Amino acid sequence: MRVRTTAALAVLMAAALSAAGCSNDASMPGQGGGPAAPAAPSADCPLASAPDPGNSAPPANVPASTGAPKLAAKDTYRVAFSQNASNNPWRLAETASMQAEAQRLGYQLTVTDANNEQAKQIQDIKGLIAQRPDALFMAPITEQLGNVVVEAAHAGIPVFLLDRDVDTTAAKPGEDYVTVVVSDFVQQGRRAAWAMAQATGGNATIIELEGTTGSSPAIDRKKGFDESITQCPGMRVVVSQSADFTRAEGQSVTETLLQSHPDATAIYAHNDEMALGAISAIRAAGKVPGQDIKIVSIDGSKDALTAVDAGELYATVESNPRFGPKAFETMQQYAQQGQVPVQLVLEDRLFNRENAAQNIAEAY
Ligand code: GYE
Repeated sequence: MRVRTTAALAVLMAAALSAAGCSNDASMPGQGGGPAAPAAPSADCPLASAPDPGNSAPPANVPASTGAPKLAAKDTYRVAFSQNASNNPWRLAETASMQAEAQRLGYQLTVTDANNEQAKQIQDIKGLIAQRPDALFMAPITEQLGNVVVEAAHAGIPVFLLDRDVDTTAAKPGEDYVTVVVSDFVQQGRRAAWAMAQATGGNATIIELEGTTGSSPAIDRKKGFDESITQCPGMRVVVSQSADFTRAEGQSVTETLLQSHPDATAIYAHNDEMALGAISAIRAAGKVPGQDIKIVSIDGSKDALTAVDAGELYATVESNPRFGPKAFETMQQYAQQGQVPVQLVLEDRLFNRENAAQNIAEAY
């Protein structure tokens, strides 16, 4: 209760300060400089005066992967990574992180790129299975890749899922694959909703840009956000459409949706790239991003942090792409101990006006 009250006061004070500040204050949003300040919280929106929900508690009682193909402990390994796309900085950072860690360890790593196509990723994985790597890392494009995971398991290859999940009724955790290393996407959606409530005070007519249809981050980021905003009667998603996690589609879909929903005051994008495309579309429509339309997204890329610092993007919830160290450490642990938990959940930060600038240099 105490924390809540303090946070509410801080928000009120920040709002009062920015309202009192003169109109040429460089930190005011939408005036060509300075990150965006929170809006005054509406009384009927508890989310607008609540503290940042933060990360979820680590999942309890996660079973161990006892039934998956084993991995012999060796000095060096020949491994493979099926990447689903290379069309955004997040994907490039993930691949680079895998390559850097493999190189550091002296492991041989083969990477395939599915060009954001499910059929290609299935073919890529079949090709990798035929090469019989010691272990197979996979960033599945959608949850529908369970069958090919099972194929790898039947070939005796331990599979480690990275950054996205598959449908667990098709591929059993700890049997058909060893483990999945992921962020809590539902919680990311909840934090994005919280940030949106800060940005808008709890009154927002929202366009939602969804990620790749059928991918676990698109499904769960939608769930967390949509459920959270039901706390606030003034926050409403008026249209929700996929822009496939890309900047180009983020722009084109936003252009169309701004025409059909000229009353929109906010955009929630499931990743930064779509938000950056949306910012271009907002400008092209003669509106001011960050002022006429508040935007919140997820990932924490360099361009997004720069947009937060410029006051165009209100906040971005981190989804860390640097999987290399965790991926290989988990693989080694599996080789040595014969089992690891079937799910490993990462912790994420939230970037907003308070910390964006200082994190730009190290962002991807
Ligand atoms: O947010 C997005 C990427 O699966 C967590 O996929 C990942 C998401 C990330 O293309 O930018």
